[in-house]
Amino acid sequence: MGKVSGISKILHLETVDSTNLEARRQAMEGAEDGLLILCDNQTAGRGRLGRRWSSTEAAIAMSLLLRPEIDADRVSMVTIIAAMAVRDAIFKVTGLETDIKWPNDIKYHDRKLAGILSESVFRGKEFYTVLGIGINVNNEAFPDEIKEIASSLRIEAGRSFDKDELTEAVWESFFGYYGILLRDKDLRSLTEAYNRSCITEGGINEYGELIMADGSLKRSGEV
Ligand code: BTX
Repeated sequence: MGKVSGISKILHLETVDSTNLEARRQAMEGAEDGLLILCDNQTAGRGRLGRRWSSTEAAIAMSLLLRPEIDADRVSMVTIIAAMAVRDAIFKVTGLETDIKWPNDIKYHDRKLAGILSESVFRGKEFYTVLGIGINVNNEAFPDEIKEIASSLRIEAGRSFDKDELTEAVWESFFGYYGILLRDKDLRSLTEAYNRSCITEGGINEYGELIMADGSLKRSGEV
């Protein structure tokens, strides 16, 4: 994993409450851009809007600390390229062609295989972003509350996969897109590729905003 350019340091923990919270704690201590938090087992995974993310040793839970040089208003573009990277990595490692549901779900036959939670913390004009990714890899079953909506790569492909290989593939793809984002400051050259894999009606514009049926734009939230 050290080979992936863009990752400055890896902190691999056995057990952690939430890799996003750990990345935030590290950021407060002054950790650098590119710190990747990996864990074997996450005990209190977080989703958006205070929701919970169920995570076991069978799954990937990881977070990357970024201090992106883009307009703070536009930081949701990071979630967009992360979704593309997760989709690419799943395809590369498993051959499964997943769908992206704007902005942050990766689905296969309408079941959630992965989720992304990016959180930005502002201090004056400065900010950092924690990009958290959870992927259901070798899970054989899920808790009752999500068993109708969740699935894993193992369930869908009928075999298990190496978490490290998938993790590396995610970041390799991510940093390719991130370089383009930092260069262009928008997603103009990635919009078409995203929209081809996106099942949410309307698709996105060059800032990653969803184009609604009435022409209005949505930057974040649920659809
Ligand atoms: P979300 O708010 O879009 O989705 C959360 C919802 O998804 C839950 O309310 C539940 O219905 C469902 N759900 C919970 N766990 C799973 C699961 N394992 N598979 C499928 N569906 C599930 C999505 O939030 C963002 C999740 C990011 C998780 C990563 S893991 C690493 C990092 N650390 C951390 O605490 N969160 C992120």
